[in-house]
Amino acid sequence: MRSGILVVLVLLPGLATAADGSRAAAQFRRADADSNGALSRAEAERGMPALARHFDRIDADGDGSITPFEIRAWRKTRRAARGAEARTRFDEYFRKADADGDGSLSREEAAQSLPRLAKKFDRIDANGDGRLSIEELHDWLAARRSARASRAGSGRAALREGASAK
Ligand SMILES: [Ca+2]
Ligand SMILES: [Ca+2]
Ligand SMILES: [Ca+2]
Repeated sequence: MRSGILVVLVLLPGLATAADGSRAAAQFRRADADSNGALSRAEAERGMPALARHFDRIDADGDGSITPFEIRAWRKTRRAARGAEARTRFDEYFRKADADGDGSLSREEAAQSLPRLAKKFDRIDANGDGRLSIEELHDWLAARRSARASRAGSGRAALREGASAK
């Protein structure tokens, strides 16, 4: 019975995302003390303190209250920005590690600059040519991220990522 339900959830990421969204919506409704469909700063501070810290950024139209729409837009932007930042940082490591500048890492270059990755060299080297391209590293990091997300409980984050990536 149980696993049947799980399979349905996995096959229908849209469903899981909707369930997730309705939980956020319930929290929003509780925080919205005067039920006007938006959170004033005071309502946010009391009911959604984690969001209240970013109130001014979330309040895109600057009217002093945040709507579900503004919250969703902000979350999306922030997720994208974090992904891009991580990528840029990683690309810098890669360039530094690529001592001879040929655009890929030999086993020696990896061992020199990225010892932790070097231990997993063969797993990352998807095409088995003995060199790590930046694409191979990106793919490996992305796979690891989604594995981590599903380990961290329900796999909701991975489902969300999958849903927004299509
Ligand atoms: Ca309100
Ligand atoms: Ca607003
Ligand atoms: Ca390779």
